[in-house]
Amino acid sequence: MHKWIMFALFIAASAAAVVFSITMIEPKEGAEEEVGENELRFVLSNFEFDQQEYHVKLGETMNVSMRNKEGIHGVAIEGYDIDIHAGDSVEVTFDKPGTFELVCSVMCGLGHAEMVATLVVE
Ligand SMILES: [Cu+2]
Repeated sequence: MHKWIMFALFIAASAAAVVFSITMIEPKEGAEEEVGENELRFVLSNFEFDQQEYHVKLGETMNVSMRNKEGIHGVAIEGYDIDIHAGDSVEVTFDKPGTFELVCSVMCGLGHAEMVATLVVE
């Protein structure tokens, strides 16, 4: 009889431990990635950039990259002759001031043409 009680307690404790550990696991997906100080990262989904306007300082050298949060896209910076895709990381010195158009460079679907944002170099 005593053994059965111990067994039941053991099972209950194990179940509680499993439930506890599941709730403690942080969701990996959608977790914000750390972006370094000299990094300019565009995060794209269907069919938008994560920001409408990105700012960089004139003369600053940045590692420029992009991530696809949803769908497959690319980022072209008009006026800077840059076209990057997921996994690319290019070092760019923003030596031309102004407002530049960012466009999606991969034909990604119906909302493709609306995938625009601006980059302000100042
Ligand atoms: Cu596109």
